[in-house]
Amino acid sequence: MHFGIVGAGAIGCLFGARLRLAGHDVTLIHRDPSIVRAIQKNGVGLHEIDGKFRRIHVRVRRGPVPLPRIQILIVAVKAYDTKAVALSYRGILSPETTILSLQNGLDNVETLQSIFRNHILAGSTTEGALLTGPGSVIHSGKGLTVIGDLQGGNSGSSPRIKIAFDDAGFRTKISSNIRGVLWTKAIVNAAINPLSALTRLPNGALAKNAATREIALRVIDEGLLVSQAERIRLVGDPRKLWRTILLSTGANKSSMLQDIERGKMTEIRQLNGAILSYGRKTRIKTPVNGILTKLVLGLEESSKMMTSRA
Ligand code: KPL
Repeated sequence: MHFGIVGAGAIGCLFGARLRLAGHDVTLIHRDPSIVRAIQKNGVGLHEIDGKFRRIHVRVRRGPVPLPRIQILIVAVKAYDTKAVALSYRGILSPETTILSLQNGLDNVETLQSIFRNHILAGSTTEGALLTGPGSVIHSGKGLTVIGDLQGGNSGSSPRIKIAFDDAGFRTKISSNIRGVLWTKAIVNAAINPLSALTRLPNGALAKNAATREIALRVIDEGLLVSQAERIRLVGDPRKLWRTILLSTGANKSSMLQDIERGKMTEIRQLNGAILSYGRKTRIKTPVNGILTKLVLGLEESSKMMTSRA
């Protein structure tokens, strides 16, 4: 299959490199020319889970760029960039291309649906990926990738994408309740990412920290109430998943901690911030998600100041 991947960050590089290794045609697309140049020159440097290092040459283009031959466009940009990226591809994407969002947070797919008429799939992955430099990624934990249609059907390209992902070494399922999967993952991310960003603890250490576990469970409880009010059928128990994901990605730093360390914007607005706004809409109180949102917004500011000074 021919995959385009918008966003050559940790997940984009990991999926791009492994899909290429499995024999697929892959084009990585990124807007930052220095990252594009680095990948053009060195390929993607992939540190595998078993410790092996490989350099994989993947086609890379500076975006936005017309992509006439691409069958599946994986959107792997940060959730706060979904709208801007989607608008920049409107009119230059073939109507035949299926779009698959493989992002954290709520509302990405709804944003894509409001901009494109293409077939759109939602996806969620718990693969651990740690970006160590432009095009350099550590596969830091095995996870599960789930894809599906918001309408619930098992239609279009999902079965072929599942086979391609499985071949690339990513255990993949197709769900008829992908909205439930996305909400469950968002609640779990809301109970991991801000706590790891604030404490700077990698995932494995966070699982063992009793003080922050108490806060994580409060975040999850609030998320559960809001999801019930929104009539979302969650998939699995977020409390159990929280622990399982932290342990299976123990060596990973959450994506929010990686963003803070680089002085970048985080996905706090699309995670805890989204639970907070759905809570307001459904009149459910979410004070812990509210406090974490405000703390991480403050942290974003200080980390930006510190990295620009360095
Ligand atoms: O999704 C993640 C993230 O960091 O955003 C997990 C699965 C928690 C891996 O760190």
